[in-house]
Amino acid sequence: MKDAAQPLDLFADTLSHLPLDEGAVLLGGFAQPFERPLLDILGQILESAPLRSMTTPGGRPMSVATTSCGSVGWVSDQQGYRYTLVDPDSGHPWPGMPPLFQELATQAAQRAGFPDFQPDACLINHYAPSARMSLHQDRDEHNLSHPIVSVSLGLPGVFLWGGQRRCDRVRRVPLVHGDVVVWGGPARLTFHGVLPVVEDIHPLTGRARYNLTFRRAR
Ligand code: MD6
Ligand code: FE
Repeated sequence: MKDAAQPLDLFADTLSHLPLDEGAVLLGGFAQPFERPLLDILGQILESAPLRSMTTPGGRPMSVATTSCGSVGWVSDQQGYRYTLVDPDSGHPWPGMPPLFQELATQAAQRAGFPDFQPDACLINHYAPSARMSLHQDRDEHNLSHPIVSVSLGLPGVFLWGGQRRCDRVRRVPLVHGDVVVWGGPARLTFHGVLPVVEDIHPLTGRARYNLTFRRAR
């Protein structure tokens, strides 16, 4: 039986590891085994730091609803994009990083070739149908040698994967529940975004796509 299982494991491994660029990979279904505890913990975080709409520094409302956990959280308003120690809505520190979140991010980064990734921030985005994220780079973090780990839960989405310049060709990468994308090294400043989420109902999250983005901000 052991012999019979081996080719299957190899096959699954190959299928679930899709390189996007040097330093960037889609780990298909990597988070799926933890879907229930992840969503349970997510529910608890949303009780202490509820999702809220943020505005871009230009003053435009973002279509996603956002919150954070970790020792710092990501905030956007007319003063700009930044990380804060305190949730400006509550005046309290952001909820701590749950050990399962931390473990998942570290393991995914390791699988993608980034050993010892220790995130201090998890940005949580909620996409209702039609919510989207326009093309951007993640450059609010202090030390860009750390990768970004992005976990998709709930409704599917289409990830936009561009290049190092805004005008570079953009690929469309379908992301489903449990997929994890890791980008770092030469891919760390790749332009990326999310197409509008299509109306549907997911058995675990309903009319919602959640994205957890783990960073080392400081
Ligand atoms: C996503 N989010 O929500 C991807 N980047 O699927 C991001 O890429 C992102 O939400 C920088 C700042 C906020 C974000
Ligand atoms: Fe981003």
